[in-house]
Amino acid sequence: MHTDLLAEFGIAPAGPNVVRSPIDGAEIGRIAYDDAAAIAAKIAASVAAFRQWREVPAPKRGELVRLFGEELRVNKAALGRLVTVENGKILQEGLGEVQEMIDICDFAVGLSRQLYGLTIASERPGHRMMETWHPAGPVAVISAFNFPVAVWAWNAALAFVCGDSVLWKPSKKTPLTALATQALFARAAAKFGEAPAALSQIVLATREAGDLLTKDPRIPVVSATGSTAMGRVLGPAVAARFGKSILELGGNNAMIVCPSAKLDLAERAILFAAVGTAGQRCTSLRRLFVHDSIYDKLLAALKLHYGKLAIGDPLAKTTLVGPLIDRAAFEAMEHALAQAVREGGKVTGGGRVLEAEYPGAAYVRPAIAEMPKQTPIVMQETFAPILYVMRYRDFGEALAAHNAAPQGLSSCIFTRDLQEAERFLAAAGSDCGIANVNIGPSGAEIGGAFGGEKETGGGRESGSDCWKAYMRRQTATINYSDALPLAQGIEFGE
Ligand code: UN1
Repeated sequence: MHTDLLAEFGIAPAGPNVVRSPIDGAEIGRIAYDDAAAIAAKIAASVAAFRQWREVPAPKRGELVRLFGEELRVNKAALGRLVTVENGKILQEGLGEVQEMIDICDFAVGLSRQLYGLTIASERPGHRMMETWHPAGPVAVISAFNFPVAVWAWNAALAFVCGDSVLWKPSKKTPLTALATQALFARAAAKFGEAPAALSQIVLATREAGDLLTKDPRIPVVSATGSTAMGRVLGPAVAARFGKSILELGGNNAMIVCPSAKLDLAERAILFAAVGTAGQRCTSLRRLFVHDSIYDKLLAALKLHYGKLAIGDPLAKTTLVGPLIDRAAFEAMEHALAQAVREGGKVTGGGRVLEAEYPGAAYVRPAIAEMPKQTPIVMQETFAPILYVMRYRDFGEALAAHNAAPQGLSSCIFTRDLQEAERFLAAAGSDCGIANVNIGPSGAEIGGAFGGEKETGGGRESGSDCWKAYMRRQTATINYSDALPLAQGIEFGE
């Protein structure tokens, strides 16, 4: 069923470690992990590549990213399919993920002519001040299984135009999409002609070996996506050597549905955000606050939709919910639902389906858990399609409950009341990195900065001015006078 997936990319990875598809548990490839010596060699090669690449003019660096974007366009169907086979997200979303890569390449190409610094008025006569953005160095990108290639692309496309080399440690669960992406990058690099060989490298490593990347002072920037638990270890390790980390950790994203909301839109947004990607996005909708006056109506409609969800093979056109990544994810979902019940929740849905057809996979029915309030389980991120629903009466209370979660990635409100919408977006409103009005919390465009506050880690990736994180800022003051006036009017000697 999954044969020849890698042949299209001209790769045939080998090794002792089996990679399986979450669709049916079938083997789809084998890989070998890098040992410490191999990782050390890759870091050294990355440093050498950086030294070469930083001298290439930025618009020329953009040309390489343009060529890479072209490869992605030509191979969108093949890579999108591989994402689906290795990660289990439905094909529409697999293709969407590749589109996200194409989009960030386009963004980065334009950016390659816009790495602007400021000029600043000097307080001294005959002086000029300016700032210049210089390439930072090798960038380590540690990516998660749920967006196996797009999140790397957010980082890498920017890093390449910024003059950095990239070391990519993909998730252990999704190494093949990384190798395929690297093969496409190599094609672009061959067309470009002058890119250093080690500009983009993959490090296949366990978490322990991955520590070599986080601890190495030659890597000034480490961008990591994953759990809050992972970030708690990685962040301090990078900070201990004064490196910069860009952390994109757990989310516990919410929606407030107000009395004036257009309910049919809210329902569609809820479905995409709560059951799409089988609830395995950082931005998935996990908490739903519904005004008392529309609660029963909305819940009845949601339960109807949930009852009709097409769950199954993510390659099939009609499927909306593919498998969870593995059995452990299923078990985490079961535990969370059991805890929700213990905490007074009423659960509809949940449980394993298609067990006979796919004994080696973990297909589940998405669950709705109606909770009396935000109990401890609601405050946790469980990477599965569980939607905790709570009733509210007062908008201020809903907002406070919304912000009470320890994570702060994405948030949204459905309302046609201007005051509610503006309060949600104001300083005392949503405390998340992303706040949407009449749009669900997931599926952000690449043009904005992506990331969040609190336990989400504070990092920002992708659009806006996120490129600055991949460069070092240098302030330069130039004296073109014949005197040496000191700042702050200090007289020294003379
Ligand atoms: C993630 O889940 O780590 O906004 C990234 C979204 C996607 C990216 C999600 N564009 O849902």
